[in-house]
Order: sequence, then structure tokens, then C-alpha cells
Amino acid sequence: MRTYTRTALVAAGAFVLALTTACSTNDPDTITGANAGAVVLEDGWAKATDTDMSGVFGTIRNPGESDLHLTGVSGEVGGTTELHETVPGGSGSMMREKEDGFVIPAGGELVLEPGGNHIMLMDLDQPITTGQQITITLLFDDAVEQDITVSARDFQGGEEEYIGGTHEGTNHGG
Ligand SMILES: [Cu+2]
Repeated sequence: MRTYTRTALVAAGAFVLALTTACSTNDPDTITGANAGAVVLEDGWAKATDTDMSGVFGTIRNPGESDLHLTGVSGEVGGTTELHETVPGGSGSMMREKEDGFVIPAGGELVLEPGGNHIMLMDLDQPITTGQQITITLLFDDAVEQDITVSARDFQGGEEEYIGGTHEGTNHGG
């Protein structure tokens, strides 16, 4: 009898501990990664478009003392949001998903620009209008996330072909 009671108490204690751990992990205020939420976006913008593809650009600075690994992105505008790089290919330059993401060195920056690295928005189900505010969530390793918000502007150029994935052959602009 006595052993049974003690076991139950221990189990209950472990359950409470597990709950506490889960709560603190999900509470944004308690994320304590070395650089949690620490990047700074400068000159961020998105390309206004009436097609189903667009890009988000700007300079992401890492003022921290540790390198940050940007592993992915997600967006609220619908469709697919990916990290892309631009490489030589085809008749000029081609862009493709950067599957390993980007490392932003301590004290360094990641430049996202038309014709270079960028955040790609694909399969949009509605246009992005000039002045529209778009929020993108940056996903870092260690499950750290940070939202950035940019404003859409008119821009011509940076119309690379997209290679790979399900969008092969899609010419977005040209
Ligand atoms: Cu792209």
C-alpha cells in the first residue's frame, strides 16, 4: 500500500514538472536563446505584384555575439514562402530554394536583394498591392522565431527564372 502511494506521488510530481516546462517553452517572453529575437531588419520591402510570385528584400543584421542560422521563413500572405538564392544558369541567372538556409555571422548581415538572395513568395492567391504591409516570420534553429514586417513597393527587375521544385519552367516576369 505504502509503495503504491509513493509511486503515485512521484508520478504526479513529474507531470507537474512536464507541464511547467512546456509552458515556459511556449511563452515568447521566456525564450532565452542567446540571440532570441535579436536580428534587425533595415530597408525591408516587398515587391508589389499582380502575379502569383513576389519577393521580400532588405538587410538583416545580427548585432549579437553568436552566429545565427536562418533556417526558414513562413508568411501570412498565403501560398509558399521560401528562402531563395540566385545562381548563374539558363540564359542568365536562375533562382532556387536555399535549403540549408543562411548563416548570419555575429556582427554581420544578410543582404536580400533582387537578383540575389531573397525571401520568395510563391503561389499567392491574391495580388500584393503597393503599400500593403506584409509580415514574415523568420525561423532560426533552436526553434527561435522573429517576425518582420515590410511594406510593398513597385519595382521592375530582378525577374530571374525559378528552377527546381514544382515551379520548374515557371517564368516569373522575364
Ligand atoms: Cu525566388
